Amino acid sequence: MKITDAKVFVGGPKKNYVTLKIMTDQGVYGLGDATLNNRETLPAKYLQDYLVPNLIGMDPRRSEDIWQFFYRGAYFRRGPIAMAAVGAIDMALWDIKGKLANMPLYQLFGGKSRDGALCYAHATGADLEDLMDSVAHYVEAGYRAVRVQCGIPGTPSASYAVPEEKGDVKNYITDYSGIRPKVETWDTGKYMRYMPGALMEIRERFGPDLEILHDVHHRLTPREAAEFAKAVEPVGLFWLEDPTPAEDQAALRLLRQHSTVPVAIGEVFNSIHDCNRLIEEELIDYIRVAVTYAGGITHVKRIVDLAGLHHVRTGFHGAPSHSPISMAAQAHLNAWAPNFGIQEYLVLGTPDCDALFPSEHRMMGGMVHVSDAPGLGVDFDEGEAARFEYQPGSHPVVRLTDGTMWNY
Ligand code: KDG
Ligand code: MG
Repeated sequence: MKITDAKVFVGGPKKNYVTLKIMTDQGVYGLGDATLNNRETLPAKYLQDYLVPNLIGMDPRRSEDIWQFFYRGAYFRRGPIAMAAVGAIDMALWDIKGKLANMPLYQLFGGKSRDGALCYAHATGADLEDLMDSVAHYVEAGYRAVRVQCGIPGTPSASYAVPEEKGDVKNYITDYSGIRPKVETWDTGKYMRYMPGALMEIRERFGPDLEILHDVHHRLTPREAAEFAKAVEPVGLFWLEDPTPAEDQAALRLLRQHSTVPVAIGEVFNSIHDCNRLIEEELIDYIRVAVTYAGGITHVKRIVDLAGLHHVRTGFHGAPSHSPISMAAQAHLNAWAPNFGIQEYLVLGTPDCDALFPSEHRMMGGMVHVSDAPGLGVDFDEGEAARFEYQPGSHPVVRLTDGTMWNY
């Protein structure tokens, strides 16, 4: 069996999804997602110029060897661009494998460990009252777990994932007005003084059963993060996410010595070498890697197995940046993983997105139910794809109140 061709598409409804389609001489094809938020043209170019020409003629069933070929063979390995490209190939090869076996992928991993996978939504508000309305909306929609972010009084502009205007639903962090970023302001002192009380008010309003998550988005130093974690302990968070910049694995030691708040990190990691120390020293409770830019199913499965040895559970990244293809790959891993924790899941389901990526994966009652179709269980409509083209966009950047650049 041979790979005969592979095509890369960039575009989608309000999103630059990077979709790889690998064709074979037996008519079976596979799909992969290489979407790297706001840098989408780079994995697409890496695929088109370097990886696809090498793929032609390879046996698609040898997914492990092909992964090693592109990872080891590149010499300059790892990094989000390369790992997103390799990850997309890997997803597509697993999709082909499942279709050849006529089985959904979770069966190839070892079968289901659960009936549905708990997921969480993003609630957001310009202020606390606005956030309460947003949480209530998701609770009414059936979610049992909600991530909460709100504006900080006295901070001059919207902070991470928070709208400027009350009532706005800010699910898209990308600003599509061009590649020059908007500037947000961050005030650590005001955040540290305000947010613990706000989180407690949410707990009091919604009661003990709602799982509440909060994302600090890499903004605190290790000492500040330890102080913040102690302050929010009475809230009973499901997790505190990215309290410190993710590249410093040692940063979490101080927090761990001072607090028992569950910690989640890893959405920017590309490889097991970014998180092995965190996992082996048991400095985290949830690992947030995504199949999209952590090398696909083959590599993420290795991270999940290492995590399982150290009581670390999964909490795969699932921001709207990922296409339904990688969300499907994660749905299969979630169904199987013995150490599954939770899945970030924003209903992507606009009619345009559903038409572009038809699938039977469903969210019901706060749980994701995996499709039983062979392979990934998601398709890609090339006719629909022709309606969209790449739109330049950017994340905001962050400055402190005195103008110093800070971590987005
Ligand atoms: O592209 C960046 C987003 O994916 C990120 O800001 C989302 O932090 C995020 C999350 O937890 O979903
Ligand atoms: Mg995050």
